Amino acid sequence: MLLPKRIRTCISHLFTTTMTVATRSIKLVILGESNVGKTALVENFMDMRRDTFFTTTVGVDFHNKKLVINNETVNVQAWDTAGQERFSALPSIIYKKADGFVLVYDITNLDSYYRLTAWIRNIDSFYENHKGMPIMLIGNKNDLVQVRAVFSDVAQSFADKNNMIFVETSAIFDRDTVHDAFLRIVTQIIQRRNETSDSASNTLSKGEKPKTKKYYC
Ligand SMILES: Nc1nc2c(ncn2[C@@H]2O[C@H](COP(=O)(O)OP(=O)(O)OP(=O)(O)O)[C@@H](O)[C@H]2O)c(=O)[nH]1
Ligand SMILES: [Mg+2]
Repeated sequence: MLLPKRIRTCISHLFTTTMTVATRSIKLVILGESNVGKTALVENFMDMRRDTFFTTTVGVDFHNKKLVINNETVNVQAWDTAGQERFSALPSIIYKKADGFVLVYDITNLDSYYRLTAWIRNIDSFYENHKGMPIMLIGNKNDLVQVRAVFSDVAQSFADKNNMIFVETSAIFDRDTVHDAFLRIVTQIIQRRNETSDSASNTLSKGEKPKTKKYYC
């Protein structure tokens, strides 16, 4: 049975609309001293099999992963930076237009923890007081608890003071915690984006009339 033309047009319109919904893209920057396990974390999250040893990152590596969050496809672009370059040497393009940051230290290396303040200062130079910027602090290598140098409660209160999510994990041995952690920061980024766009669309400048959109089939 042939449907009336109006209904056929309507169905085709709805189909086209659904097909053109854009995938959101998220830029997540991974920062921290050399050797703390940034690449190992990203590769775990990306489900990349790496049976050989890790080589130090030079400059920055990019990896993409699609996630479905609340029925929406999100493309997460992870910028895996080189710790060796040190904070002053990383080009500003790495920080610009970031949606969130993952700060990594090694729980067996006190110096990598102390240097976090310098990394935060660097984020602050692009995003004033990192206000509202989603940041996650990862204490990595917690499979090596017998040689722990940074206590969890100390790192937790540092994270609380700086409004950061805090997670301890092992990039090599704990796939679930690594995946949950990345999902948490991505979800926070999406929530923040939704809130920002909601408040922007709810704010009318003086004399501005509310815009209404009508959709017809
Ligand atoms: N035991 C243990 N070793 C780890 C863990 N994560 C990383 N490593 C090891 O730590 C070393 C450095 O890991 P990378 O991921 O290359 O460190 P990175 O932070 O990317 O270092 P740069 O690229 O130089 O900045 C490698 O030998 C890894 O195998 C972990 O969770 N536990
Ligand atoms: Mg690396």
